[in-house]
Amino acid sequence: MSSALLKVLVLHGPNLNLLGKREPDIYGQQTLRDIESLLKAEAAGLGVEILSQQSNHEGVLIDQIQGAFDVFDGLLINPAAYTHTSVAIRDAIAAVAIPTVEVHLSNIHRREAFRHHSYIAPVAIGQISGFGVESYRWGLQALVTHLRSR
Ligand code: CA2
Repeated sequence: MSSALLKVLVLHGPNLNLLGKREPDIYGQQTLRDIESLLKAEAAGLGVEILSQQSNHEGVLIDQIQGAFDVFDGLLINPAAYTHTSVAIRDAIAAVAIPTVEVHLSNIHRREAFRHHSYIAPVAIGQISGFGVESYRWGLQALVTHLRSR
């Protein structure tokens, strides 16, 4: 944590490994690998280090969040469907108290009512939703700006 180079953990929740392979009308053509490359390039430009992980399992995501304590300065997360269900992921983020930005490819507020509520939003600095892969890019920019302004 004391090193000058900020470290950001990027977490992708369930089914995001299917990006670019299914439902391109909702989630776009780009694959998770494409998003990770874009974020790596953005991170290099911003002068920060990132590590990206995807899991389909709530407990694995919680372990990764817990493991980020004292290791990462910020968390960029697309919790996917766990956004709308997971008190446990919210509690993990609150417990480690790592500044967090929540991102979504689609605009969750324009979709089904069950997607309108996020358990994560109250423990995040902010949420960026609806801009496809740009949500991730801008989410990383917003997180780094926040971390540098502290
Ligand atoms: O818009 C987003 O980024 C979401 O987090 C995506 C989640 C959804 O449950 C949230 O409400 C909004 C779903 C991720 C599933 O990703 C897929 C990708 C390709 C094909 C099928 C699913």
